[in-house]
Amino acid sequence: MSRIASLSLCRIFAAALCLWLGVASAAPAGAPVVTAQSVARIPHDPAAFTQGLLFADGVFYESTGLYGQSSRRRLDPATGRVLAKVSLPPSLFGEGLAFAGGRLYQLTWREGRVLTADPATLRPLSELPLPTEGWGATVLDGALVVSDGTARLAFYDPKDMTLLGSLAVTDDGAPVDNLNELETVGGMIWANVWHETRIAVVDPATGRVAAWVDCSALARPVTARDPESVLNGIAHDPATGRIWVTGKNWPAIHEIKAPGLPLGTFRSEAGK
Ligand SMILES: [Ca+2]
Repeated sequence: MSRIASLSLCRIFAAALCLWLGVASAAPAGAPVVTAQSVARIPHDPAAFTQGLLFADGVFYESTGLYGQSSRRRLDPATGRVLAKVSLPPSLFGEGLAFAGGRLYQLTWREGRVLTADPATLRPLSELPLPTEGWGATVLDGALVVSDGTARLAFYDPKDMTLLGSLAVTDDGAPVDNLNELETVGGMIWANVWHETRIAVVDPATGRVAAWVDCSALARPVTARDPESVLNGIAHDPATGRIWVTGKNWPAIHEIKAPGLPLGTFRSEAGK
């Protein structure tokens, strides 16, 4: 038998095996999926190209992107009204936003800079280096957690951006790429995935996705009009347990509940 014929037979055998496995394992692999339900709806500036959202001190803080349109904002949590806004220089593309040590940390996309700001005035305080692209940000156990569009999360000391460690995020053993906006919820890291309508609930101890929160019912009416208006904002208030989601140019911020999240998707809030 020629080598080429042998390779062809191998390919046919492999294809048949895959087909058989596909039929044999009808149940979907990976973490369980629960459906997000909107329980309240707050207006959101549809011109805001949302890159980061968080809840602190009783208000929302938001980072918006695009060159020439990037900003950081403070929003009224009841009405969504923009209470204060500071624009970024046109050469900076705003990205993820986190709250650490009493100040805001706003990532930039490809500019290699983290901007810190006073939450009271939104005015800049300092700049720190960022060695990767900046996508999403949150804080866990005092570390600034940063996504960069890959399947890895990096943990930095917010004082000087010393790299403390990194985490490979996987679901059923496969890397979960395009991790974007982040939020710490009950000691787990919630991460929405760019151009997907679901949020990964990531166990920071293992990097495994413990569950998916499906937001497609909220996202699809917006993405049907503009495919780039993707889910990209998650905020959480540990004091009340409330969770909100929004997206780029979405007309609303939704308070959500995700009933049926399995055990193991909440760790302690301690140390947050
Ligand atoms: Ca967030």
